[in-house]
Amino acid sequence: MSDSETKRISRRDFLRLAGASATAVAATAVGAVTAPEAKAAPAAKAPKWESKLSVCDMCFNRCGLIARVERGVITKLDPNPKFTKSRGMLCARGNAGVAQVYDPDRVKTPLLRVGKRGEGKWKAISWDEAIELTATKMKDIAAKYTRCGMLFSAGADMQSGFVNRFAEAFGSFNVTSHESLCLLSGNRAFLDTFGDVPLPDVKNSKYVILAGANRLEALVTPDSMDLISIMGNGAKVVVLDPRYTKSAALASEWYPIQPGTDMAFMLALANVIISEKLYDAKYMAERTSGLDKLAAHVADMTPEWAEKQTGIPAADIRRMARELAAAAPASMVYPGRRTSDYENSTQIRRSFAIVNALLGNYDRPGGLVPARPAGLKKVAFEPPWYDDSPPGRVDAKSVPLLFDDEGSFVLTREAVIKGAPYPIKGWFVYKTNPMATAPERRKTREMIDQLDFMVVVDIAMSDTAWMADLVLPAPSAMERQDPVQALQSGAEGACLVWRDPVIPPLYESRPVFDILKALAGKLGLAEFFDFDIPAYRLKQLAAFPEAAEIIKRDGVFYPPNPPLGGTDGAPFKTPSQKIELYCSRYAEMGLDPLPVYQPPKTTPDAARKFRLVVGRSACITQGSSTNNALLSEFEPENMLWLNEDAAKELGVRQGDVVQVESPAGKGELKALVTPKIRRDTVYMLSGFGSISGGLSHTKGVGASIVELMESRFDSICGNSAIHETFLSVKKKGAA
Ligand SMILES: Nc1nc2c(c(=O)[nH]1)N[C@H]1C(S)=C(S)[C@@H](COP(=O)(O)OP(=O)(O)OC[C@H]3O[C@@H](n4cnc5c(=O)[nH]c(N)nc54)[C@H](O)[C@@H]3O)O[C@H]1N2
Ligand SMILES: Nc1nc2c(c(=O)[nH]1)N[C@H]1C(S)=C(S)[C@@H](COP(=O)(O)OP(=O)(O)OC[C@H]3O[C@@H](n4cnc5c(=O)[nH]c(N)nc54)[C@H](O)[C@@H]3O)O[C@H]1N2
Ligand code: SF4
Ligand SMILES: [Mo]
Repeated sequence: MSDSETKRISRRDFLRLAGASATAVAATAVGAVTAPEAKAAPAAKAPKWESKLSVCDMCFNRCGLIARVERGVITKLDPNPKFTKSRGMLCARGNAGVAQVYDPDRVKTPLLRVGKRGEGKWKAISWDEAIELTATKMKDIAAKYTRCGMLFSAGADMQSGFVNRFAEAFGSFNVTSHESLCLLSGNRAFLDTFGDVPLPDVKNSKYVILAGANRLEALVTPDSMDLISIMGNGAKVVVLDPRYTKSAALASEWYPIQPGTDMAFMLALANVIISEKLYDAKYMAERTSGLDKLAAHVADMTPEWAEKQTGIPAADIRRMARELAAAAPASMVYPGRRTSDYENSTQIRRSFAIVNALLGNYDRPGGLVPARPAGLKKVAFEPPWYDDSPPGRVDAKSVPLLFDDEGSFVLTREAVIKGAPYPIKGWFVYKTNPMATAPERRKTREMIDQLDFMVVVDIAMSDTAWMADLVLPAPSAMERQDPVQALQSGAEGACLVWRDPVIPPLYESRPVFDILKALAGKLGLAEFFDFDIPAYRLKQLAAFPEAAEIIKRDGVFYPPNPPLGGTDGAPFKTPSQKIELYCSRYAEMGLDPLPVYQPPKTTPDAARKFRLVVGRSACITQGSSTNNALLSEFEPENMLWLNEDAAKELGVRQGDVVQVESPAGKGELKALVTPKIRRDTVYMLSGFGSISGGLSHTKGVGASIVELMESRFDSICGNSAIHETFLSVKKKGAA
């Protein structure tokens, strides 16, 4: 394909070219597995056959499940039909949860590093020694560098809140999570426009634009299943993606947009909706502020202008604007989830929010709905005051609108490397794997080299655990008791779930709650952990005395869900109390109050001409489940998606090994020569090229994408920006 041809390929042509099979992902099921280490389970007195309710932990969606337990061994996981958020689905990864429980690669005992950092020499120690050592190191660091000298990082988990509680009680402001590598720029944008972060009601929508969201592979419940349902019921789904994803394959229309130009598309939609007065004038006057300023701002941003930026034909943009408006308010620009894309991602997502505002779809079926009431009580406490604390987080003030409780991982890492504004010398890591999910792996290593002590609580010897001083074995979700969590499910309302163990903890694993409680005891902080999880859950559920019994019986509790439209007439939580098309707060801060389009950066080096983009496989979660024995059968290695014309030019054939290089690092992997990607873009799956000797399926297999990614960040909130890297590609051995 020539460059001009890649700009728009009709879906039919594409299917013919690619012979693509449009496989829906939700139905992929892995059969029952036999536990490879069944011996590890206490089978002797266990009943022959039991069914137990739990919640999947293979990703953050937390689909309700029923575990089949045979003589103490989990043999199969099935969806819980009472858990309607997942629409009766347990995906491929959920099914493969059994292989995570019985993974021979699990960390089985506390392990103390005895060789050089990253050398992989470990000594098994007892839990008493491990707790004593961690407490002593934390005390030393607090004494030498203040309590903020400890950094705490926790990933998506029902117990992660306990890590935050511990950090607060211990006295450190420095807490990060996966969120600043994921969705904070999107949250920032919607918060600063609507005053909250609304959820898409896909199920009732008639028209959905999916831009930079591959919902049929990157599963988000219930959105992924609802998209499939509405596609079958005549709704229109338009996908903008430089790759021909599974979502593109099933969509009504697909446009291989020039990466980084989505804002131009959105502003052109706004141009048409405003210039043709396709909005509800009364609604706009009563509920939004800044329409005049927006109208002036987008006056020249015609579909013809946007075509030059995006490669999407002007006539299609104009038509889509009219179709969206005709279907409004049951139409939407899907807000997306992982918005860690570009340095101006907050502004890009502001343009998404603005189009939604013009559709008047807030709190309307088929539009964006405010988070539904969950009624879960916070178990509050009064954190102690420490006089010697620095004034704030180590990354404070590095960007104008940091989320205080999350910060920015990449900016925190920068501060640790520099030792400024103050030193951080200890790191407590729970269930997150920045060595595989934070851009520019060598910088994460550099950060770790500054530390006096690093402890990682993980189920596996992740790349991050591999770099630690101490690794503590965690039980899988099937072995844990977890507090209550509220899950949002669009218009249908929130639901509440918890976990009770399906089987007892394997090996010597211990939940992070127990670890933190033990540390609190050693550090004089016992009063902040003077409860157990059942007592904690009861406090959380204080508003619903009946909920505990119902969760025990059904695996889920549904709090009352008021009908949509409840916010009509109520002020929005913004300074103007309206939806801020023009963001007054940004204006006051000297930021662009309306999203100003800047063409994406081009490559500074002619040899590095391919933009690297990130994306999901339905069978893999982020950077870790690649090592799962069942899932690795579906995705045994990562390959570089390389457009067939680009490949021809480079003399690269299907399956050839290519060498890729960016300013951040290098890698080698096989080429997947395909028409399914733009000529100027390359893609590879994350989670490969691991360094940990404890990951038998992924160590050294394929290339590490985080080795290649440059560490850029969103200029407003510090979310990482992982699509800002250009690669050179050449056939291995070629000059
Ligand atoms: N199976 C599976 N499901 C998951 C996850 C998982 O790891 N595996 N992770 C979960 C999590 S934590 C998240 S945050 C979500 C993430 O889900 P999504 O937000 O959908 O993110 P991705 O799939 O990473 O990327 C979306 C798509 O954006 C495209 N893209 C890249 N650059 C551009 C651009 O400039 N413009 C446009 N329009 N498109 C672009 C990429 O090619 C990619 O296909 O998925 C969740 N669900
Ligand atoms: N290259 C690249 N980087 C990315 C992304 C990408 O697609 N590609 N996506 C971004 C997004 S959207 C997100 S949300 C983040 C996610 O980033 P991370 O939070 O790092 O997510 P995972 O890679 O899933 O890592 C989870 C870790 O938890 C461990 N684990 C699993 N189960 C358990 C358990 O029960 N207990 C304990 N203690 N540990 C457990 C796993 O072994 C793994 O080490 O990554 C971001 N960064
Ligand atoms: S989407 Fe899949 S992996 Fe995620 S919680 Fe649901 S079943 Fe588990
Ligand atoms: Mo994410």
